[in-house]
Amino acid sequence: MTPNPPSPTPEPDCVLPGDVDDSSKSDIVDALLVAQYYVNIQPEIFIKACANLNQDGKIDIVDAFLIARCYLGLPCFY
Ligand SMILES: [Ca+2]
Repeated sequence: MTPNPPSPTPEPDCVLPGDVDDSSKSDIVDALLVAQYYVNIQPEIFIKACANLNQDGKIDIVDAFLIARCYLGLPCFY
């Protein structure tokens, strides 16, 4: 029997896709935070589970772009 590896702090589940700062809304701040994350600036609050809008397995500038599009009322992925 293999011992369980030490469990890291669990990532919080996503309540609202695009709401990476857990403010209960997805807005331009979330787009900025995703863009910061993409360039390795780790925001204080960042719910990764809410960040991958296009479900391609990575959090990148495309996701920031999609959050910004949704915020502006343009077609987006969620
Ligand atoms: Ca938010």
